[in-house]
Amino acid sequence: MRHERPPKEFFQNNRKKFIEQMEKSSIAYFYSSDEVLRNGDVHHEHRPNNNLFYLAGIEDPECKLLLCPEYDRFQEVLFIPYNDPSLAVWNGPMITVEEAKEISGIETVMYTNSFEAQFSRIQKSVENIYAKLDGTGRDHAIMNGVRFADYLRYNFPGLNIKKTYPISSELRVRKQKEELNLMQKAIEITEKGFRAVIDECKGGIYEFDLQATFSYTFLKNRSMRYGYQPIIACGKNAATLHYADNNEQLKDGELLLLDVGAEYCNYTADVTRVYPVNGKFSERQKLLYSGLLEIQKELVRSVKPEITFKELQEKTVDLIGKFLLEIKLITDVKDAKKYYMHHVSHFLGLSVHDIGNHSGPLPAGAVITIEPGIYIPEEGIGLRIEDDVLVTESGYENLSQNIPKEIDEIEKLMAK
Ligand SMILES: [Mn+2]
Repeated sequence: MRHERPPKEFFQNNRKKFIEQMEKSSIAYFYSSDEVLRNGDVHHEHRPNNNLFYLAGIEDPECKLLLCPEYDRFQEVLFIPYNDPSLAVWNGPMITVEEAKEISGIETVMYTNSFEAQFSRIQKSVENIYAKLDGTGRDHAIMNGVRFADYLRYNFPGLNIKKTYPISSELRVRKQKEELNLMQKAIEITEKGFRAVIDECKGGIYEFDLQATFSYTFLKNRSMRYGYQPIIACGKNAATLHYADNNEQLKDGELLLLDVGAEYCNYTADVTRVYPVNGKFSERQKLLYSGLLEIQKELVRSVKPEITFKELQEKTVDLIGKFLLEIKLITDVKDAKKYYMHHVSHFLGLSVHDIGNHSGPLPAGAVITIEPGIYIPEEGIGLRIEDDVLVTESGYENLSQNIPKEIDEIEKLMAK
């Protein structure tokens, strides 16, 4: 195994907590996505489903989980695809019943071809089913969800459908010690990537050369994949917020923006740094960068339980507005949004934009990003500094603070 999963007790406990929040006379249904054809007979890489991982530790495609606490024969059942021995030589070993039991701690594991027979029996005992059936249509896991929605509509129109989101987001937003260990590991791997990139960075190489350095470092350190498309953006490219072409040549004198996070055991880091290509900030770059760095550090220090995303955003707009006024980029503080147009923070975890209550007060245990930015396309400059911050009982802990962001440290490291 490339990464260490938490022990089965972690997943058992998560299921227990989910069941505690379910209404009486309910079952809950979770599933991983289908395998998706890319071209010919080649599949897209399978990314595990977050809820199925969180509740059962299962990372395989085309699996299903039913929580049925009031059913008399069993209270939870996991379905895995039938492991056809004649296909094993082509596809490699698939998850077995024994492995699924060991990973998840679920006693009852069946093959997916028996799902419908089991489901029609189990649903007789309840009025409600929790399931994720909605989606944007861009989520291919939803094909499974759409099929299941049709299946329910034609066969069991009497079942009330309830969303899993309110319960799963309430549980997943508060990170447990096992999850924080995995997130810290993802951040440590990400740090190794940033440090390797600092060593490689120079004018004349290409953005994708540095992506190769990240990829190599992440793989060597047991990360399965990036948590999102890495942004490696030199000069004016950094002022395009979701630039991900990573195709251009680095030029001496320009700034390089790196927004990259390794995923480890399905948990992701999300870190942004800005480094001067030639290892030294110009006076103008230093002025802008140090101003943003002070703002970012002040925002990190303001993280504490009960603060809201709205308050963090207002504070960011206020601080950036004052700074831009001070350096005469704007003449009215209200024009800050001309140079800063995104949100300062989001939840982080199994997804880079993780689930949680975005309008309420932040609970202790949440991990959020703090990522103010200043983008000045007319100067060919895009700046963003992003750390991953844990909300603690007493305030905050910056989980990514070891990834260099101080001017002295950056220039010293890049001078070598
Ligand atoms: Mn982010």
